[in-house]
Amino acid sequence: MFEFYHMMAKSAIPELRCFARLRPHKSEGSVRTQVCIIGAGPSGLLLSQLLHLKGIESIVLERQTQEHILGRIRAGVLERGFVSLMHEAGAGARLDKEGFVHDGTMIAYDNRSFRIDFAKHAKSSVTIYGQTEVTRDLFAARAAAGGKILFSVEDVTIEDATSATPSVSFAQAGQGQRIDCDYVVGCDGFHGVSRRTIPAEVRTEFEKVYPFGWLGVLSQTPPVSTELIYASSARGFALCSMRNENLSRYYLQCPIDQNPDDWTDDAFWDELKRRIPEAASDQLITGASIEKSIAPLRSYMTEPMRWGNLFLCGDAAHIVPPTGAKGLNTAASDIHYLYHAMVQFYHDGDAGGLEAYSQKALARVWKTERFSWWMTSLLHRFPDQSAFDHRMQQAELAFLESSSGAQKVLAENYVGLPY
Ligand code: RFL
Ligand code: PHB
Repeated sequence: MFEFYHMMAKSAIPELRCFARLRPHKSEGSVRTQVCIIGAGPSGLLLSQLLHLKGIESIVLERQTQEHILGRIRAGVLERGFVSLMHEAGAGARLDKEGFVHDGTMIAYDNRSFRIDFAKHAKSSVTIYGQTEVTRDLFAARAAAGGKILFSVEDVTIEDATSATPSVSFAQAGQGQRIDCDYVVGCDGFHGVSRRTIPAEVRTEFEKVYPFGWLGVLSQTPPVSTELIYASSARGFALCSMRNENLSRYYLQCPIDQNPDDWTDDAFWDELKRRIPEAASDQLITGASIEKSIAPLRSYMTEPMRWGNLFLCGDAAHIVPPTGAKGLNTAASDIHYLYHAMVQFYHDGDAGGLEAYSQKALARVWKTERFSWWMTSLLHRFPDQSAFDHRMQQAELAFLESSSGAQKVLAENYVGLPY
């Protein structure tokens, strides 16, 4: 497949460009497109929009409805690389207006806190803007561009992924359909079909499941602090985050088998107050929760991220625990690599970027996995933790507090490693 296009491109680049602009058309009962993307989360939407702006056609297949996707509360911290990609996708205007730029974050332990200065240590910042809003902006950009997203599809099956003519079959409103394409991109999250399409003997999996979850609450209250607070306490981890000046997001480490409905709002606020420094809890404004959920914590990787003409991006290939705010950002770096590789292929006939995709993406994801695992290990209480383990955490926090070098390492990772 790669060799074929490579040869063609060398002699006929103008025709390739023209091919790249063809609209999807019906052929033999199926629709044809260049790239079939499975999943309309941030990865799938961002990729389809970026490809569109370079004249490359895609169709996105999504199991849920748009309303369902926009009802999910997930990540809230965007690296600068992610923000740049949103601009490149023509979807960054609201983010610029409504997002909060943060130059640092607070780390708390033993009833005190210290600041990691991103501007000083990494000459960069992060932007606070919810994943829900990112997704809303990308949906709007796709709609304005006439992008094709098929919602509520069922039984998505990827066929002939290692051939030059892959296809994706699915049902919508009970009717079977098929999309023929050059490439299939699995942006369908951890529970999607794409990763599972790659035979077990081809893949290597790496996994660590943490013995706790995060209970998250969204409340229409002003944030307790102008910057995020990551708090290690004897009662477990807590995080104070935000969405805007009157919308706060708080998390508590909790047993994974708990039910969010077992937590009254009062119980949540009481526990949060016990886990953050008094200086912050004195400032905490509480109110009714408007969302409450428990998320499991897991580190997971699958290798490789490409099988023939099927590529995996984002949560379909890897999961990080949310402690470093890296899930969404790591999905974006995959999209960056794959988008550039596809443009290189369709515009210049050079398949080198596609060949290198898996290796390039994995190299960055592993570093992000390391950072997320480290932050999780540093700040949480583990059920089987010994007194020695606890002292090691305390010593590492004290070192972080006093060492400019250690702060620089955290800052560089938090604002995002270069693509
Ligand atoms: P997504 O967002 O999971 O989107 C995948 C999309 O694929 C669809 N899908 C299918 N479509 C068609 N056919 C199928 N067979 C399909 N199977 C699935 C799904 O309906 C969905 O719309 O993956 P994507 O785009 O790679 O984006 C990744 C991010 O969403 C993810 O990394 C972060 O949200 C992770 N994450 C968090 N990250 C953070 O950085 N900070 C957080 O606070 C944070 N909280 C979270 C999270 C992930 C959670 N999940 C996945 C359970 C909280 C939760 C609850
Ligand atoms: C969030 O605002 O949801 C959030 C922020 C930072 C994290 C995880 C989640 O590390």
